[in-house]
Amino acid sequence: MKFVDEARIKVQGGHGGRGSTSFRREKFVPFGGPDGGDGGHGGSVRLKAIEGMNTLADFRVERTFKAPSGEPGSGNGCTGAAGQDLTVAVPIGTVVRDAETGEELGDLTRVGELLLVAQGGKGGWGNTRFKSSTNRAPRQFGPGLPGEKRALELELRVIADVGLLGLPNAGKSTLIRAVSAARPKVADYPFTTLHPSLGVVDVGEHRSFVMADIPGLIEGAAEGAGLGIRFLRHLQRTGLLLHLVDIAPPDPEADPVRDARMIVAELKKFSPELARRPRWLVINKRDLLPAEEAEKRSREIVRRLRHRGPHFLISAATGQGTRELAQAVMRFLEERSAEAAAQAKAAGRGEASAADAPE
Ligand SMILES: Nc1nc2c(ncn2[C@@H]2O[C@H](COP(=O)(O)OP(=O)(O)OP(=O)(O)O)[C@@H](O)[C@H]2O)c(=O)[nH]1
Ligand SMILES: [Mg+2]
Repeated sequence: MKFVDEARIKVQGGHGGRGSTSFRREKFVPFGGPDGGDGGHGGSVRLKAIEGMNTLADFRVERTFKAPSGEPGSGNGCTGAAGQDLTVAVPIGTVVRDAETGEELGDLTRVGELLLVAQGGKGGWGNTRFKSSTNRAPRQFGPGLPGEKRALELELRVIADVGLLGLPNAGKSTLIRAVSAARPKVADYPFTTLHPSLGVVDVGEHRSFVMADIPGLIEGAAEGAGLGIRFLRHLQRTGLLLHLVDIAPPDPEADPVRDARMIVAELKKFSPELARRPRWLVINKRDLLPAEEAEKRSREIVRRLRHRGPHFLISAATGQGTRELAQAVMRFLEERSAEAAAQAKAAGRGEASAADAPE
């Protein structure tokens, strides 16, 4: 199935029910007063993030989700039944925008999170409500208000701690298979991976992180070459990028350093902010060369790229070096979250002391 990570839908809250115009009709009560009840509220439309949905394919065809209307009010002061709310399931990581204004309405990142996207209309007043000292037999009623109507843009951005980046065939999917239970397809032709997949990397003692495998990038991707760069959006929620470089590409003309620079250039075109995130160099397929030769080439690649962050020399196929890589990633993420927690605490203290300070 084609991977869908953008979709448009329409949502509409239910119409409020009409208020009732009714008068008491009872034996021995000649002029019964008004007793028309209010209309019920229309149902609202809500989006709900659920597990196990990992594309927006259900919304490939633009559809309208409409909540039911409220029932009209009736005599004897009876309020009409409210329309039921309509809940539409979306994948975790769905960003929701108003298609007309572009305003972000919400970002559903947690299981079960709900977002109200179209409020149901209020029910109209029954004639009882219009009773006054001058009008004791009102015939007016409220018509019930229409439900809110909106066009929405949905965008899926998967939620992962670490993202993989690299040319097609660099070995991204092989790496995620080596360190997690995820089983994306691996093959010796470019663009094997057509959509992102996630793997949970367990590093023992209840410590784990989520890695995102995405399609490969090629030169001109920003202009649409290969699979383009749209799927780089799935790296936007990650705190660390692993840039995979094939140490011994089969094409004798290929230069891993030139290719690595090209990847970073494409990344910048997509998002300069993303290009500034921590990015580690992971030189893969070391098993293709004798150990010494691999180490020498790896040093040269790091030097020529003037790469200052951490780098690793691994073989995703044999697993050599992958455990160390996973451990280092885990430590990095833990340190970062400890720092973030400390900063949040310090900020909290700052606010508290400012509030406590005498005027
Ligand atoms: N010898 C060797 N081959 C590897 C290694 N890692 C990956 N390969 C091979 O390289 C080819 C491409 O691997 P993939 O994991 O599919 O590469 P990818 O980066 O996911 O490629 P795309 O999904 O097309 O972007 C496959 O034939 C793998 O078996 C490695 O460490 N050593
Ligand atoms: Mg792949």
